[in-house]
Amino acid sequence: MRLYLINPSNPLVSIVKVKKSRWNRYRVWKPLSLMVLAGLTPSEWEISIVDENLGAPDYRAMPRPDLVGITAFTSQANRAYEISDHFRQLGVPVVMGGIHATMCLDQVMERVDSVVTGEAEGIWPQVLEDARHGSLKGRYDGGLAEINDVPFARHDLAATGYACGAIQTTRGCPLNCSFCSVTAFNGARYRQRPIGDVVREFQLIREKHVLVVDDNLIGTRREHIARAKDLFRAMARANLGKEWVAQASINFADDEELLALAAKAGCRGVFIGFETPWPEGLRELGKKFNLLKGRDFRASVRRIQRHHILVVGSFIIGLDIDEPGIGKRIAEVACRYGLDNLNVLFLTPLPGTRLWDRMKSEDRIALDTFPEDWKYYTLTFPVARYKHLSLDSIIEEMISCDRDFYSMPRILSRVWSNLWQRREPLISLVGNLSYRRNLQLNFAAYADFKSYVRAGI
Ligand code: B12
Ligand code: SF4
Repeated sequence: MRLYLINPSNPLVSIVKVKKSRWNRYRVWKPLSLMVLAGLTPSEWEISIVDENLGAPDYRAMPRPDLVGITAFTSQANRAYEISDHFRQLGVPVVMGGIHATMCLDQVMERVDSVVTGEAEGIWPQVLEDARHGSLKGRYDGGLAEINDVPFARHDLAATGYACGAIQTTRGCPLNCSFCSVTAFNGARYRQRPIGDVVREFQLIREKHVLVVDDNLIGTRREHIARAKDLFRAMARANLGKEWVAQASINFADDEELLALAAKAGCRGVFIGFETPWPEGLRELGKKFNLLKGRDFRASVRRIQRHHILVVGSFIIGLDIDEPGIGKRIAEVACRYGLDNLNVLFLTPLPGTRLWDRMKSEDRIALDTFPEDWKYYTLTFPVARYKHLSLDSIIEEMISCDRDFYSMPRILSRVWSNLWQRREPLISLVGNLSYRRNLQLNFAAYADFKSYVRAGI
């Protein structure tokens, strides 16, 4: 039995077309969902993982599979449907799962033979069994997996040539920010994989550099932090020789022992969602966790950096409180915090989030010709109607923010301080130049986007 597991290409990964930017190579990450599915698949299936982000193959030249499984973020949905059409025309059954299939079930059910909602661990073997007997159902629900059932991902099956390996050590997030799908999809309960499994799986990863995909590696409560420390101790003991980056909440900075252990275990960078310079903004986004009284963000960032860990900060433009000038304000705040890299995104109503419900009820979803418009749901295009910012002005704000933060003098000053503090100056330089280089390409992408929106008015 032959199984193809496919990660559809997204024509607009990040903002520019992948092929136009050589730096985008560094943005290509492994499709961990498919590697986990492969880990759940019995040995009678011969599995091929196809990641179209490495280049879409000529499926006609490949042997006919018995089953096709497709994963997709919302922004990949259109390409997912094209792939599905191709295989269904050949009479090959197609199953789709992942975040988009879960959040847009009705639409996806029209385009594939079978949809798996939720996490796959508890249901995928059943799906395969039904496919083998030609009795695939239209819908399966995996719900939330038992965390101990998460298998080792099949790191051996993904292609070589990625910049980073990938691993997941926890699932779920209790914070439920209004713009994010994680709590709706993975649940509010923070679930942690057994430490022994994580360490053994790390050892199976070929790449030296690894992305820990957890939404929050350290968690928010005392017992979560204690587990994170145990994990880091075990990783250091195992002498993995890996360097990794992860996402965490700002409380990462509050515990010196945690930081020291993380660094010892190989942590080289952390991605933190600051989201907005304003407390009212945090309230609007439902991210009250960042509102801790008396928190000095600059001091928090410095504490992390003292352990030679780079800090990438993420902000969002387009909140109801955002007015003209927000772009410059974010750049200013990011510089004041001393961030090594800044990632700014447009507030985007993703299906299944509270933000989606609110914007839909207020008729503020501007790009709503689905499925075509899903390709712009990359958080790098302003797809909604924003309270105080028109289409032109919100794009201007983004450009002025990026121009400010990624001006050459600012890049050089950041890299100099990284060099001085022995904090990955080369990675910092490459990261900063990569963003800067993309700024040129962004102009063309924004111009195309504006013509697309105006043609539809
Ligand atoms: C790692 C990650 C990335 C990596 C991508 C790595 C990759 N190629 O997969 C990077 C950094 C590149 C990335 C980029 C983006 N991401 Co991202 N990312 C994540 C993150 C943090 C973890 C995903 C992951 O690997 N999970 C581990 C695996 C094991 O879990 P899983 O993917 O959910 O898979 C399970 C189930 O979903 C199911 N399943 C999945 N696929 C399939 C297929 C079949 C056939 C079946 C049966 C089951 C099944 O089974 C798996 C095992 O249980 C998630 C948040 C999250 N918790 O999911 C956001 C998330 C997926 N990203 C999101 C977004 C919006 C993006 C971007 C579009 C925007 C951006 N600028 O960040 C870009 C664009 C990417 C693109 N290709 O278009 C959103 C997606 C929301 C949506 N509706 O689409 C999420 C949910 C975060 C959020 N804020 O809401 N991302
Ligand atoms: S943005 Fe981060 S903290 Fe907020 S719900 Fe999503 S994963 Fe949790």
